[in-house]
Amino acid sequence: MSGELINQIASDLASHGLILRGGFSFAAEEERAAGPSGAPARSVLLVGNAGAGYWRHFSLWRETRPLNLPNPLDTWSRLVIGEVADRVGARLIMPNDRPFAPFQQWAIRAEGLAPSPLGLLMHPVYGLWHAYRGALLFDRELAFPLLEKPIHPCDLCDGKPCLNTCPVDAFSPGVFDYAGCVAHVRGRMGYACRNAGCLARNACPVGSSWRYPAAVKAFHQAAFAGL
Ligand code: B12
Repeated sequence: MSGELINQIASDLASHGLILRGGFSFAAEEERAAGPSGAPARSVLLVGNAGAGYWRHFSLWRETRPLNLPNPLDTWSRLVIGEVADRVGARLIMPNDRPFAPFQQWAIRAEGLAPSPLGLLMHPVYGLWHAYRGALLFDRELAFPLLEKPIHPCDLCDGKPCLNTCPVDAFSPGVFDYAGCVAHVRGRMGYACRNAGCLARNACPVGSSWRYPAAVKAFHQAAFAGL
């Protein structure tokens, strides 16, 4: 039954250009978010994107909404993933809902990923060109296939170009200089970062065929820098 449910969810999400990233069942003793009943959830499925497959669906929807709609991508994601959640009796939480749910830690467990030197999780196929759009929480355990730990491409990367490209050196081990980055992206010299996307992320050689198109990168940079 879990397999059927998971396939159904994956196919519903695919019709919006989104993908089911993976999931896991929580251990009985760990602290965790509430499921649909209000009791601690028993399992979680992560929803996201790899590359910008969602962009066409999102853009068509956006044309039907006011131009100044705040947080349009979050609004669209909540709408389409919410419909899927309702259909399968799950509780939806979003990456930007407060208090922040530990999406990256969940992704490490669900997909076996590891952080890149930029802090973003590295995926062996998609590289840095993926993100999470929601999580479906269930009151029951679901059966997941055994996860084989994927390779971590950053371990094999010579020279780590991601660490040598940022014009304001915003990345050092374990630290991201958020203020320095945003000031540059917003400023007179930040044209390339605003329009072509984060230069450090662009420098990563992994998953280049999943790279977001320029318009998508510019959209995310504008949201990130509050432009
Ligand atoms: C607040 C936030 C930010 C803040 C601060 C981030 C920070 N590092 O503190 C700011 C505004 C700086 C930011 C920037 C960006 N963010 Co952000 N952010 C978030 C958000 C909403 C909450 C993070 C959080 O506090 N979580 C709560 C804690 C409890 O959860 P967590 O899973 O434990 O997360 C922490 C650990 O993973 C830890 N961590 C980092 N490295 C490692 C390594 C190990 C080994 C471990 C165990 C943990 C760890 O850092 C996280 C924050 O503390 C998350 C979504 C979410 N709910 O997680 C997105 C999220 C992390 N961001 C994301 C992205 C894409 C970005 C940007 C690229 C924005 C953009 N333009 O698109 C930039 C990248 C900048 C950078 N290099 O970090 C993605 C990352 C996807 C991925 N591939 O991993 C997320 C998951 C959102 C999403 N929709 O997918 N972000």
